[in-house]
This record gives sequence, structure tokens and C-alpha cells, in this order.
Amino acid sequence: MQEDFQKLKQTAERDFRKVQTLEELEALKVKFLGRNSFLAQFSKKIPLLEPSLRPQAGRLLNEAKSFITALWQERKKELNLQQDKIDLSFPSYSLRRAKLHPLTLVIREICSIFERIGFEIQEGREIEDEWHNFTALNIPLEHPSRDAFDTFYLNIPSKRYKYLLRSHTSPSQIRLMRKRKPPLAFVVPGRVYRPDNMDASHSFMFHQIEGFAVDKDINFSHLKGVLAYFVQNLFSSEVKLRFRPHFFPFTEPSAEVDISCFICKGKGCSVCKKSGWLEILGCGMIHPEVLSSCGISPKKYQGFAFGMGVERITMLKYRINDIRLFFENDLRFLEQFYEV
Ligand code: 2NL
Repeated sequence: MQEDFQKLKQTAERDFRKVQTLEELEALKVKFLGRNSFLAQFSKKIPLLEPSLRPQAGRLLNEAKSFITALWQERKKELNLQQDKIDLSFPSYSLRRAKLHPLTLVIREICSIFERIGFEIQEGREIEDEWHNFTALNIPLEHPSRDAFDTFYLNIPSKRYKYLLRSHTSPSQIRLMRKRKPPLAFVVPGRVYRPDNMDASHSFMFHQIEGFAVDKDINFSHLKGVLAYFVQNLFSSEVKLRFRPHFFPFTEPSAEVDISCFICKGKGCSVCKKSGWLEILGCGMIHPEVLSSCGISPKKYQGFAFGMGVERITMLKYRINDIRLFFENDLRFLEQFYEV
């Protein structure tokens, strides 16, 4: 009896080793442990044995059963592992890579152009007070930009200030000039707010980038050099600049800057309305009153400043004809922009 079991275990061991597929393995399990197996038949016969032989027979049977069950489990594990091997050549499902908003792309690009020539980037607060947004900028009390049709005033009770949503990023620059000592060179990007009815070119919230530099002996040619470097890096090295005299309360002298149309190269097209020029920013020498408001002596220091609308520049650069597209979160629009 013992020898029969020994032989059975040897055969089982050899057969289970040979098996190569899970189907063959299951067939072997039926053969050795199934209803018609030697073990099943044997267990039926135990009651017929002489009582003195029954305990040994039972022990042998159970031992063989667990031996073969272990063989089966072990081989099953091995075959499963083989089957689950990762096929590195198998094509993956495609990942959808996140895109950046076109305004984010342009803000980053503009900031990095200025960073390369030593400007620091600083963001400021969006809730400001009228002193930083208007008074410090030499904007007179009766100026139309101060009234409620042109500025969002907030219901924040205060004896000292009227609070508002900044209508340009200049108040953040005022705070920088008051806190830091010259030489200063900063670029300030951010959201600004002005009441406006929405249409293809107006939005009550939009983005500005302003920049300024303050030091001894800063003059208008520094401003021209910085702006030429900037537009030639943002648009094309062939772009020409045109400075038109203008008025801002916070700069003197002031100018608006046009660039030669980079689409038609100045010949005249629909984007530049046949003029060959595109208006892209305003600038000037910081008004002495503004420097004084910031605790900087205009006798010792001069500065230049400039400001531009990010939406307008992005629309020109990517030929977008409606400002509302920036704020509608339509993926068909947003998916077209990515970093190069
Ligand atoms: C425009 C014109 C401009 C400034 C912004 C500025 C800031 C300070 C002092 C003096 Cl703190 N000036 N900023 C100067 C000239 C023009 O922006 O058309 N922006 C869209």
C-alpha cells in the first residue's frame, strides 16, 4: 500500500512538472484529485478494509492528497506568472497631455524675455485702495477713470480708504517702489478689472503686464532699447517700432508704441487695417510726482515704465478674433495651444 502511494506521488510530480498550459494543468488535477482518480476510488474502499489497517490507509490518503494539491498550486502560480509577463512592445493607450491656457503661455513668454535682461517678476494684490490705484499715480480726483462706471468699488467699510478691484497693475508697482530701494527693475503681470459690456474686444476682467526701472541717469533711450529688444524677441527680429506722443498722468513724456505689422510685414492687411502698424503698448518716463509719492527723490532718480494688455497681444500673436474665447473654457479652443 505504501509503495503504491510512493509511486503515485512520483508520477504526479513528474506529470505536473511537464505541464505547460493552464488547461493541461486543470486536466491533470482532474486526473489525480477528481472523482475517478485513484485517490477518490481508494477513499471509497477504506471502510471495506480490516479495521486495524484503516488508520494507516487514511493517513497515507490524506498525505498524498495534500502533496498533490501542493504540486498543483505551485505549478498554477508559475504558469500564471508566465502568462502575466508584461509585453513592453504592446502599444499603450495614448495619454492626453495637459495644455496651458494661451494667456498663461504668453504671460510666461513675456516674463522670461524680461528676466533675461535682469527684470524681476512680481505679482501683487487684486484688491487695492484708491490711493495706490489712483492718487499715487498722479491721477487727479476728478479723472473719469475714478468713477464707478470705470472702476469696480468694493463694499468694504473703512474710514481711510475706498477699496476697489485694481484697474491696472500699477498699484503693485507703487508698492514695490515704496518698499524697495533703487536700482529697481520689475515686471508685474496680473488680472485687472474694469466695468465694460462684453463684446469681441472687451471684458470686465483682463490681464496686464507692466514693467518699470528706476535708477540714477535712466533716460528715454533706455526705454526704447528695452522695448525694441522685447518686441523683437516676442514677435520677430525684423519688427520695427514707432513711438507716438501720448498722454498718461503717471508718465512724462508718454508715448504709445506701434510695431510694424508682422503678418504683412508693413504692406497692409486686415489685421493692421491696411496701416502696416499695430498698437501694442503704452510707456513713458515715470512722472516726478509718482516717484515722490513712493519716497524716491526725482532729483536723484529717474525711471521708465510701460504697460500692455495681454489679451490684445495674445490675439495678435495667435490671430484670435474674439476676446470671449479666452474665458469660455471651450476645449476645442484651449486644446490648440501648447508649449514649444
Ligand atoms: C497701456 C499703458 C502704461 C505705465 C503703464 C506706470 C506705472 C507706474 C508708474 C508709471 Cl507705477 N507708469 N505704468 C506707464 C505708461 C503706460 O500702460 O496702454 N497699458 C495697457
